[in-house]
Amino acid sequence: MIRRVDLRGRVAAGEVSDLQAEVNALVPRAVFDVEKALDVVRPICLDVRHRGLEAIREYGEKFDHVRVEDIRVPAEALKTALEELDPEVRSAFEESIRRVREVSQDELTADIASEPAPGGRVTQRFVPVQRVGLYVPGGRAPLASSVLMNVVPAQVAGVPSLAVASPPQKEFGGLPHPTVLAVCALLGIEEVYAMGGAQAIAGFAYGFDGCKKVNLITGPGNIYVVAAKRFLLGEVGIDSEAGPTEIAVLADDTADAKHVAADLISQAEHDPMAASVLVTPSEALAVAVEAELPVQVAKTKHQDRVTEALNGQQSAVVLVDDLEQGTAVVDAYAAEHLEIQTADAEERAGLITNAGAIFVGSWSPVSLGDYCAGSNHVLPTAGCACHSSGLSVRSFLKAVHVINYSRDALQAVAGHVVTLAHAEDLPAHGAAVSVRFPGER
Ligand code: HSO
Ligand code: ZN
Repeated sequence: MIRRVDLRGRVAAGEVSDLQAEVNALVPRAVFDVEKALDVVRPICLDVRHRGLEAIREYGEKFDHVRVEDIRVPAEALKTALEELDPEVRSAFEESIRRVREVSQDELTADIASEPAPGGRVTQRFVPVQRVGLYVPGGRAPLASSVLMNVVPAQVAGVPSLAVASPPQKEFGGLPHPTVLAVCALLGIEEVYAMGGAQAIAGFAYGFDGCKKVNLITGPGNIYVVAAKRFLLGEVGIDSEAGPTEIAVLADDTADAKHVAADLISQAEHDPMAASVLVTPSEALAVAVEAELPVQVAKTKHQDRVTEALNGQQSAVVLVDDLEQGTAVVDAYAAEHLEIQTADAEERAGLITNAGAIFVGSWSPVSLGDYCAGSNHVLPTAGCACHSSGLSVRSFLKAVHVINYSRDALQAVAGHVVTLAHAEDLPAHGAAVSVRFPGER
């Protein structure tokens, strides 16, 4: 089922950009054509901009097959959802929230003060974004855990105004999924909207009757949600674009084939376009994992999409010469999730620069990070880990430089400012300094 790519003797470690191109050609991601989706999404966004709430209702009726009059979820529905949440599920969510909150709190940084010259002070202040819209997809499985992965870091960052949107579900009378509502209630979120897709993103970006425009939109979604975020960027801020989920595993012959196979299947469970990639110098492990996959797939609930994901061109067992080459390959691949299951996992993890999150050793599977590690599961996909980070407290903070120079400090550097202003033929810039020191050159 899963295809084999033999890189032994083929890829030289060291040439980073060449290697990225080569790895992307050999193990390409599934086609996720955001540009094409933009054609569908653009008119929807513009319609929401002009017609607001009524347009959101109509697109909900068209795409979610349910017309919702009260897009704003009533407080009563949130309360009921929490009351009806299975106590075991509730306590698991509570533990997950506690861990993400603790990690987020440790991430908060004090203002950073510098004095590059005597009396010349520059302080970097971290200020929360004032209003954030969080998107929670409906889709195949309602990912209620994504609610807390977005909300908790935003709350810890001190965002004063938070709204959540999630698609209306016909079977729940046009409300978002009850577990999504329950987690919102658990987190004290009162502003929840039953809206999904591009219309929800546009609703947040432009605002509509009953919902104020937001400054930033975060959270994963399908291709239309991603396209809408791309279209509306500038009108609002966004987190990174989330495509189909990915797992890469770098393993040697100390890894347990059963564990590796289970982990590859776990992320394939999300989406037929999910990518599951094993990179190993051990032919014995490759053979064992290839044998183990069909055994476990036969027992798993969502066999169809798992099989499609594992059979896809985006999934592969990649054989490499040695761990050094393997490390270069996974680093070039820049997976959303990278597991390292080698004898030297901890040191090897230190060599990686490109990954959304790194899961070290035998006891840190990706599923742990999806729910209960304390880390965030909203992570950059499609190789974006080369330039972007996963969601965290920092995603909800802006750094503002505060400049405060004394008279003497400005006077001491005035000559340089005037010189640079003239060098750029912007003499008025220089004059704004020299006017403060009449009689001096
Ligand atoms: N693995 C997904 C997140 C998730 N898994 C939510 C289960 N629920 C993307 O990182
Ligand atoms: Zn997952």
